[in-house]
Amino acid sequence: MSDNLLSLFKARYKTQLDAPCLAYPDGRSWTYGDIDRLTGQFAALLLQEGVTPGDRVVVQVEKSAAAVALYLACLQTGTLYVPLNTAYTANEVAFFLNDAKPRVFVCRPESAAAYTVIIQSAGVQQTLLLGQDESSPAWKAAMQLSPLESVVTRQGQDSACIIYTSGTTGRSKGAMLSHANLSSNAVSLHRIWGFRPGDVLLHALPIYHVHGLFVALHCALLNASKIIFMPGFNVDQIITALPQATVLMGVPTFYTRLLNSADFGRQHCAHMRLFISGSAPLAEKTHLEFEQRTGYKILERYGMTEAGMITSNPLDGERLAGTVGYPLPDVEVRVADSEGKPVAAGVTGNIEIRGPNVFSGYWGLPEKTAQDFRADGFFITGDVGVLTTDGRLTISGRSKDLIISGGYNVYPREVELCLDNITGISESAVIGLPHPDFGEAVTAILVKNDPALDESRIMQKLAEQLARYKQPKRIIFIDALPRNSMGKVQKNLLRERYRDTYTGSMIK
Ligand code: MLC
Ligand code: AMP
Repeated sequence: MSDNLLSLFKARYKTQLDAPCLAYPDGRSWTYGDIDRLTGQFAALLLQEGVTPGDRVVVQVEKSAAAVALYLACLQTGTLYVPLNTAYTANEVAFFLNDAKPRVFVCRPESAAAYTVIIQSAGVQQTLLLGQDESSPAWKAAMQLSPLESVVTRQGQDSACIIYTSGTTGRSKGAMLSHANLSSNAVSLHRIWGFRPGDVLLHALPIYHVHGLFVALHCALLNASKIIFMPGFNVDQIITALPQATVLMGVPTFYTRLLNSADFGRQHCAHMRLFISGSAPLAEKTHLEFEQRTGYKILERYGMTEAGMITSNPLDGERLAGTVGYPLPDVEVRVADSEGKPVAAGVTGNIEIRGPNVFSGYWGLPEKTAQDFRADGFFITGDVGVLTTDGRLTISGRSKDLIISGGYNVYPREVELCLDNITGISESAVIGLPHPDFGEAVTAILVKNDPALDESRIMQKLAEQLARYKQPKRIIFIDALPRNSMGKVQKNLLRERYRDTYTGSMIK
């Protein structure tokens, strides 16, 4: 018996091979049969490159049908899929290549020249170039091969993917997710969100993170649903596609942007069944305004890279704005004190979780893994919240120093380390401030010792190091950072002082 996740998908879509799977907004489309064949062809290509089960395949490519097939081909061959944000710079990618030590690196054709040095110094043996159309080298090469038919046998606990997530120390950690982690979560979500024949998913998320890759794609694949596959989130394109869809999954920015469009309303949603939000807190105001405008209550759920989805508001019961609902079937959620002892309902504490969805550990970091798990197997999420007596969870904050900007996590430490390396900056504190579009905006508070140092030079230096979304939207110079008696920067005072920096008007 194999627990390979791909076998689960195949079993669900095998009678639907002529049904539409991926449909681009420009009219191009692939049936389930097409994607199944393309998956087998990419699997054959990976074998040709010499992969064996357990090898890592690091992938930094644009969203495309081939990117989906490549992901499924990694499952088929038992290799570990390691997707990277397309915004990462060569400097960031170098870290992931050195850490994951992939057998194969797949990148965009246009990145090849800039990556030559990092690929060589990381000792990567094979590099494939995959672009968004069928003429790009890897896509073309795959299409010339006979599809691999067999699916490698995997046990539930075997890793299927490594998803990198940044950490409070500034160093990224790769969360190892097993076939069983992914399948248990997919099956639960498919069931509790009531996926049914005829559902059409509007997919506008990136496919290198948990939300777009696992939550959205897996539900649709289990349902053999049509996926309207958008290259990214564009309000006008979404409004045009909504009448053909039944389910939309997005980060809160999707919903605030829809509400900012005067054209958007009930008339676009008549065919819709479900709007789901997650990855960042959905403001109560957005939830209520969306309901007023469309008649739909957004269903908010809570998850994280290390565990996929953890809680969800109910499909049929009360969807309460400002809460993230109830634990998924089989998932245990407790709110605990600093020792891991559960606190009473209504008392705020650390959110800890246990269940078949929870990852097995961080790649190559056994000590860090051990620190984040309790002896009884609960994982300490770094989120802070409160449970009601009937088990409904509200997230009230985070114990980890993390900014969530438009659904992307930014760890201040990583940005501070880059800032501290710039000559002329003596101290830095990076904080998240309320932002009307991104929820929170990365903001740098700096003390400089070179009066000539200006914002543009700092931004230029950061651009060489950090993905665009991690770079501060504003830089504020001050004379000294506020510190407590232990010498620790009082970020809460800075957040309070600069709270209104972006609000009031729509600033990006
Ligand atoms: C883009 N930019 C961002 C940004 N996205 N800056 C900060 N935060 C972001 N999230 C930059 C761009 O590079 C650009 O820079 C400028 O901001 C304006 O960009 P834009 O054109 O307005 O952005 P857009 O491309 O439309 O992207 C916004 C977005 C996107 C919200 C659609 O960020 C997005 O798809 N976010 C979803 C992330 C996600 O999938 N998270 C799930 C993680 S999994 P310039 O150079 O033009 O100034 C997880 C677990 C769970 O968290 O629970 O789901
Ligand atoms: P990531 O590491 O990118 O997977 O981000 C996971 C983090 O996103 C969680 O630990 C939470 O802090 C946050 N998050 C996800 N969903 C929600 C939500 N619905 N409300 C508040 N925070 C959320």
